[in-house]
Amino acid sequence: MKIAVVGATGMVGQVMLKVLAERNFPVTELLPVASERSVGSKITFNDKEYEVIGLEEAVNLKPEIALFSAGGETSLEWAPKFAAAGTTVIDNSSAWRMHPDKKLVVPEINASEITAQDKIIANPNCSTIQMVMALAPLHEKYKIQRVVVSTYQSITGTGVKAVQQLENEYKGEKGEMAYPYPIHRNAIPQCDVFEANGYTKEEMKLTNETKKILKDDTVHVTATAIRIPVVGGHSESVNVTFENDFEISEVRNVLSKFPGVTVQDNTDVNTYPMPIYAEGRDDVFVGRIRRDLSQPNSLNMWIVADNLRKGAATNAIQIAEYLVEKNLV
Ligand code: 2RA
Repeated sequence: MKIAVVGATGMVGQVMLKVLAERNFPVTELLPVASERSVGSKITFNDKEYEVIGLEEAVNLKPEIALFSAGGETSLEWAPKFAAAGTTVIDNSSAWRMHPDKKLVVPEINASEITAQDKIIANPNCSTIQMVMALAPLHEKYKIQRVVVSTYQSITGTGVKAVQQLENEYKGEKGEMAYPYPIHRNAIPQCDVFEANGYTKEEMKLTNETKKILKDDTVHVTATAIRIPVVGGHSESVNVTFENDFEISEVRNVLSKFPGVTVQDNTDVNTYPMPIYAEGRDDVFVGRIRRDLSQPNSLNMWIVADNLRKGAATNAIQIAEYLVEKNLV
């Protein structure tokens, strides 16, 4: 299968290449695509060297699937062009996620919504993916009324410049700043830009995307997204209120049976999810599951995942695997 990776030289693009190889995705021809300034540079995939090409050249080569992680502007302009050429686009930007005609997919939850007519499929935001992976099975069993989530997000979500800033700060070196203040020894209560309602775009993604993926506008979500000096993944403290009551043992059982979720929850031996152990893995890890003693039908849990893998590259490639499995491409 001819596969384009648009944004192949970026942080998520590089992880997409790694995951495609790890999962032996049936790539017969790879088109690494990037902006004009990267055209001609070389990348390695499956021990073979490829030359990076531009978008115009790539769209004319008509790949069956194009994995996009090149920012919203590129997706808005180029995803329709690839789709018009017959390519199925799986887009990791926010450009198409809330578009009424576009599917927003976490394969374990709603891959069955995808049809052969869907030529642009949106990959949800990383912090949304890991949260809904835990919420979906619980919503089905207990009907969620409200979610209060605080995220503790890896600086890899901001991009290479932020990772470099943190590394420079560790070493006490000056360099280009992704933030106008230190990341090291800090917690920054802002992921993405602020909207008029006082929430950041990141926080509103958690609210809006969750409703769309669960197909239930009665699920109310309020979020606070924090950036912390961690590289392995995003962590989330999630409080959920259900319509129906539950047994904590049953909640653990429901979660542990859901594909792609691993329950790590034994406080007797201090076992719980942490980014340092989630890094490089594709599961969503859930722990600290406990009843909220302050209100009925409510619980707290702690959710951790590698934001570059299940939060981006792996989820997109699982969508591509579904397309192949169901002969939709
Ligand atoms: C972040 N969710 O972590 C976004 C992904 N770029 O900033």
